[in-house]
Amino acid sequence: MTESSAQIGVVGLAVMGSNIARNFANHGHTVAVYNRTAAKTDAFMAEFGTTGSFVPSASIDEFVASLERPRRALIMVQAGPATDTVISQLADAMEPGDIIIDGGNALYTDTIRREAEMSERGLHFVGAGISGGEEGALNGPAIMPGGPAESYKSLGPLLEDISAKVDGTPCCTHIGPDGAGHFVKMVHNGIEYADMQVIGEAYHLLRYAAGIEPTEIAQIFRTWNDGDLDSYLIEITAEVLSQTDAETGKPLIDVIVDAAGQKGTGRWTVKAALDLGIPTTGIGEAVFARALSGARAQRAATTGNLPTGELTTLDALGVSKDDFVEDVRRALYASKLVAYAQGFDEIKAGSDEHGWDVDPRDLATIWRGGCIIRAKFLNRIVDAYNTDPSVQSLLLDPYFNNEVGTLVDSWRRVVVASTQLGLPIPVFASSLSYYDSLRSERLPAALIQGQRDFFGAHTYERTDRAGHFHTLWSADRSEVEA
Ligand code: NBP
Repeated sequence: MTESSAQIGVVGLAVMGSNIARNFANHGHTVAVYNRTAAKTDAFMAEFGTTGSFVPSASIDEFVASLERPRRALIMVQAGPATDTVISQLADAMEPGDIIIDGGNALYTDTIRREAEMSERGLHFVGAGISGGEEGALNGPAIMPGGPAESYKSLGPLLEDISAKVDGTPCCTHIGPDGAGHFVKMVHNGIEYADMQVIGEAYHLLRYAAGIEPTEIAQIFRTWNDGDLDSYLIEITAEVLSQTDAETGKPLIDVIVDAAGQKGTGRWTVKAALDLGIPTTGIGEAVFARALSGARAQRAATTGNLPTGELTTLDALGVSKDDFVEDVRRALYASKLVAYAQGFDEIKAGSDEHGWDVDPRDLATIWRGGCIIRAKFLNRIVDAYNTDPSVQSLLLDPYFNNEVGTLVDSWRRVVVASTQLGLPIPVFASSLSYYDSLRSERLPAALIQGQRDFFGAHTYERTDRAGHFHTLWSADRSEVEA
């Protein structure tokens, strides 16, 4: 192998990095590989060295020297300080015009900082969100690269090559400057949290309200996967629910501890939404639901020890099992629409705040394949933004508006029945409240303004004329213009 022969290099050969390196090689590219612990590079070469064209290196300098110009180095190491260390090592060995890509799950504000630092040194820095997990990394992920548009000219074709394809379209496109790629990846993960939670709530109701066994629920999810809900997450849900535990012979779902883990991207999505003032209630409830599930000591203390009030059953409510299953499907679909609408609202707000000019159609297009939230209905989101790029909410798009019209009665019935049965449905219920808030002519916010004016002279606006007003609450209660 000659010097400077690799089209791309990958730093970090853990699960994600080694699979992405193999993906590049499987597409005919020569790939430089480097890992801090050299034994991992050796192990990688021993296992996969003959499956493609790899150039292993034992040092960063050797790794950089093995790359074609402009050099393209993809970092796939632990997000946080490890990424900063590798960036600094690469930057010291690289030359102006070279491209450093961070493919880890970086916080977008870190990406903004890193891009500015690298830009000062004449280097291109690309924060690329990569979704699809281990399998996607090897066979075709969805890739959301940010950074300078100029770097995409040289980098884009390589990334598009290894990304998933839907109808021949790569699931990769330039998202926008600096932190845009990692920001949209973060919101993607937030939507993923909400999507998983609504599926979880649907399962829980079918199981504990309708009394259906997991294997039968798996079959119901398979049927749902043939319709509007067609998606990767619904598909794998059926797989999980039909799995039997080899040791006990029970459904696997019954031996898995019901405490959901999280690595942080859902939490980041909600924090960013709070800062931007965007009500991503579905994602927020999903993050809190995971937190509550994981509060094991508190749950051990409260389970069975909180008064329930009078609970009922579906039979007592006169609801047939078949009708309930269909209502749950519709409630799931409606709540999912809300979560996506909110996620796209957050992306628009983030893009406006940072001047990224993110096109929501790009996201809906590239999320159709490779990533965890891949779903058929993303095509409808592309159509919605094609119809009206500045639509105030996806729920107003004629197609989705009509869909929600067919779902809302079921949605209300499910929320009412679940409440009467005492079963938790945080995202179903909060999404319906969000929906009812959006369509309400009057909200209790008028009272909140009155209270704020009472205790803090924060003033209020009037419905009948312009200006800001204050009532002299502790004097004669006349109104003055502020
Ligand atoms: P990990 O996140 O487990 O990181 C392990 C890698 O980081 C190893 O190569 C390790 O080298 C390297 N590393 C560490 Br730790 N500290 C380092 C340092 N100071 N200097 C240089 N290298 C260092 O790997 P992963 O699970 O493959 O994930 C890689 C990235 O992809 C992460 O940012 C992660 O968040 C993201 N990710 C994405 C998805 C997805 O679906 N998109 C899934 C999983 C992960 P060593 O071998 O010498 O310890």
